Amino acid sequence: MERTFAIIKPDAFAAGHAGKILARIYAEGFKVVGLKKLYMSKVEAEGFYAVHSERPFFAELTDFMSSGPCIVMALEAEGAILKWRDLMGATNPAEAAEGTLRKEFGSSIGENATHGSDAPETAEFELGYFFNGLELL
Ligand code: DGI
Repeated sequence: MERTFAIIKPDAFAAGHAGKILARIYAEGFKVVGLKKLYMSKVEAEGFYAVHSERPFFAELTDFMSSGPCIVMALEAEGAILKWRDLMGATNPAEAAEGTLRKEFGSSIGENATHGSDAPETAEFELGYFFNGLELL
């Protein structure tokens, strides 16, 4: 079993889509081993996305991620990292396949409803950034 880190981003949470996204997560066979609602500070968002700090959209991205509450999750499944990336769809909702979460709930490349780790090392860092071991059951 593999674990990945996922976020229901502030746009999707504010629009009331968290319940529908969670229903899809369970329907697709993920086990939710950790879940909490939090309101990221700008500094916490900058630390989380440090790998993107040189990108031109970094300020916009971290402003958005600290603009309202979100839900952070640890998801477990066989091949969880790729499975969750497949369910999310392409970064840009306009390019995401039908039936993916970003197609259904995202509105722009910046406000794209969900986040998911892109590799095992990233998942390890991201899970550890928001959860301690006792919270993952
Ligand atoms: O792993 P992803 O989330 O699919 O995509 P990524 O790692 O390339 O980028 C991380 C996040 O940064 C992405 O979910 C949304 C944001 N982002 C990426 N490209 C752009 C962007 N935001 C803006 N405003 N403009 C971009 O071109």
